[in-house]
Amino acid sequence: MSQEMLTVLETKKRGKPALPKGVDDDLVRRMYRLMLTTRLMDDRAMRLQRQGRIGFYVPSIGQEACAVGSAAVMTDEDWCFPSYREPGAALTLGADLQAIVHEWYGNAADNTKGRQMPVHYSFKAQRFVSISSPIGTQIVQGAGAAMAMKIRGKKAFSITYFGDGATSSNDFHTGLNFAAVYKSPCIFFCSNNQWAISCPLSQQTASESIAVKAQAYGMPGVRVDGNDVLAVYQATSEAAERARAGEGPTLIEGLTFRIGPHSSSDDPTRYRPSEQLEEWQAKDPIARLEAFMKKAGLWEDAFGEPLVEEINASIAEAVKVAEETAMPASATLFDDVYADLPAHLAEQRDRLLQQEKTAGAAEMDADAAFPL
Ligand SMILES: Cc1ncc(C[n+]2csc(CCOP(=O)(O)OP(=O)(O)O)c2C)c(N)n1
Ligand SMILES: [Mg+2]
Repeated sequence: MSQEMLTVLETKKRGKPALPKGVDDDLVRRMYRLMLTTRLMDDRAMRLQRQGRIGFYVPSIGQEACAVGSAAVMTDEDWCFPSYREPGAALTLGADLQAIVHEWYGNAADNTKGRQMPVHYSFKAQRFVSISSPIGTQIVQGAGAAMAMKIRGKKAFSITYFGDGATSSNDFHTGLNFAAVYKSPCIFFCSNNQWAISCPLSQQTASESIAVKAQAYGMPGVRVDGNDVLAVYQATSEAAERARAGEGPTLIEGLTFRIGPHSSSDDPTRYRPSEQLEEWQAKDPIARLEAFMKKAGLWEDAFGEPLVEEINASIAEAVKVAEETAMPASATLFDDVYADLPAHLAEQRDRLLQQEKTAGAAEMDADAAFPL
């Protein structure tokens, strides 16, 4: 069962292809735009990193359909527990492009006040929970938050995103076991991009698939073509219906591929066969949606170059604004933990401010500090 793979985009049927339940023409166009925006943001951010203008970046090139197709199912009652490869989900939930770019810079306008690594977003209004770097930790958070919604009698669910590598974490076991036993209304979305940095899927698990692991926990496991945004939407929508109906969690495996490096610090040509990359480049999720839209009569000329130019211009403007924004004031380091700052921290803060005053800007250079 778990080995079957749900696909929608390429259909052998003649005539205008049918859309999954809940998807209309406007949503298809919106998802196209969101996937393209995610791709263009990645492209720009990687260049900014190479130019030394931001410290670090994690691209999600090739995986846009997993993030956008699944997040498009969420309403403003549902909660998102992402990994670092879901900026597409943030955009889909309505996160502001400017807020995303401020986060890359960790400046004074950044929601996380420069305390997180780039791409470790947090968007409170979108219920997009702060990204945790340690792999898998969000899985138990997502299961628990969904349980809280259930106890409060809400018909809402959480989606927790993670990679194939995270399925080897303790938290994967803890979260899935808990959620299945207590019928927590959550969706576990594994973007199986077939690599965990340099560790291939064959060394990650001896299971036939990721989806099959759901059986052991007592929940449905669904394998979906992760480069097919409509199939991802359909699988997630069915899982959401189950969650809302009190039937508990679902594990979704979106089979996809990480086209770019793991991060701006990685060189995949040192460990990954080029044939595998070429095979998956041919399955580009954005190109496949474009082909479908043409077949379905949903494509307009304005979706081509003019849309790319429009999105690139808004990214360029956001970069300009972010670069003109000051870095967070050092004293903000001491905010947000204690209602009343304890005496020993107040002393450290005062010492820092004093040191800043006497040392001058050169010795306090923030650019020198980034370790990655
Ligand atoms: C507990 C823990 N161990 C190791 C790391 C270092 N690390 C960061 S990303 C990563 C690979 C994760 O792979 P996967 O879950 O497949 O996600 P992907 O990066 O492919 O999206 C590792 C090992 C970490 N962040 N946390
Ligand atoms: Mg992976």
